[in-house]
Amino acid sequence: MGLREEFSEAVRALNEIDFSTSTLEEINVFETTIRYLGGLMAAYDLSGDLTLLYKSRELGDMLYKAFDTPNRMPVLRWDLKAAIKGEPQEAADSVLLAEIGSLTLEFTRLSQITQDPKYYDAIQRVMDIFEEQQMETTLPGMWPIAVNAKARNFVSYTGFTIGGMADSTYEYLPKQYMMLGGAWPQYRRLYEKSLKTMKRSIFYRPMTNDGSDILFPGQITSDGQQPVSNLTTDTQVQHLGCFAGGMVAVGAKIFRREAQDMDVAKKLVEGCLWAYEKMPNGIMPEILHTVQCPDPIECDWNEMSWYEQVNKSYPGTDSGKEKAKKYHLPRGVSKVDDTRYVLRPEAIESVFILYRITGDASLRERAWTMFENIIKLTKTNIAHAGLIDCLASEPPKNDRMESFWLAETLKYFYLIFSEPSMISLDEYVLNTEAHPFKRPG
Ligand code: DMJ
Repeated sequence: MGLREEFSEAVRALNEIDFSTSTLEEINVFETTIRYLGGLMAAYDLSGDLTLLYKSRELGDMLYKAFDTPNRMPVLRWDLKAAIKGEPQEAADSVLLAEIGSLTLEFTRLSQITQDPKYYDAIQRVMDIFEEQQMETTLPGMWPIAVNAKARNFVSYTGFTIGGMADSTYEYLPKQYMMLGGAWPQYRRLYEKSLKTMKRSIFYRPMTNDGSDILFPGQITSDGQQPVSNLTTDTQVQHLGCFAGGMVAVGAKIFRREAQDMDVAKKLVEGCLWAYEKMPNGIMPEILHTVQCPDPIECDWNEMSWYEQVNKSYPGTDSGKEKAKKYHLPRGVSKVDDTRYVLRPEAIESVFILYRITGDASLRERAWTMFENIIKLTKTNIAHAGLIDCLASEPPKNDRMESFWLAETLKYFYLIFSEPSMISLDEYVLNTEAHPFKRPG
């Protein structure tokens, strides 16, 4: 973006940060890894500034200690002070899937840029367990939203989603395959098995009044009493799940699965665009429900069944029609469970990826409309703020701007509107020379 002076100033300020101390009682290892370590290394890769490399290593060495447990599974909510004192530590018996499953990219990249395989070794031990148990879960191919790291049991819990608390475990699989220069097939296997299950049990076609043939990722909720195969997909749609279109598009490209998957990728991207474009202010909320098509092939609009679903979703004696009006629901949306827009990147990330892969210029036009709507409603005189209710006629703001607004959301908007040379995923995957680090053994 040409902000070179600001960049140098930030790198100088980074020297003042001592990553071996923290005022927090407990460190979130996942968030620190993806936001701090990932951010530092991305900045190093772009600039070559050695301060960023040293600081990445310093932070990585600290995070590496979280894996110092009897079974080598990481402590994800980590008492740093106890660890410094050398007190014994152990992985927890219930950890979120995303927190344990999405450390691969950062730890692998750290090994690549430092030429020290220990970071990669730490996460590879975790991913080997993922693979061993992938087909043993109650929804084979996917892992439950929480797993038991203490017992190295990734199968016992129930509840399956690619939304919050699970998301990036799946997102990282094709990206990790690329990070390893296509040299290690395990991540392809993990991805292809999980995608098969998503296509069968998670992705669903919603009923739309304009005939849009789109897909959303839903979820499988289970009390553990019934076999998961008897359960139907819950039509809950999360903004967090909008990364799916980009993930499937990347997977289709790098694994030469265009014929099977590119159509699914496009429909998933169209799903989130639909959710943006139908909302009163052109912004998709955090969580919503839609009405599922009874038949995914022949799916005619049925106004009465939409009203029925709306009526069931909200308490009160008003009719479904009145409730739809009261809650500003576009046709096809049966409930908005969480009205916030917290500046999330997933939808624009997927639009960006699909644009880069297909070159379809209409995606840029639609991204521009998303951008204008978001900027208009989130801008303050010092920053951008998340919205408390993005459906309201004058959406109230939250006093909060997540770091992913700059690191992810705005970056994708910038990338889709600027015209850098096309990144060839083919070249990237095949060029193993660019990735001197290989898996030991
Ligand atoms: C980001 O911090 C990361 O992309 C994470 O993996 C999922 N959610 C947020 C942004 O919404």
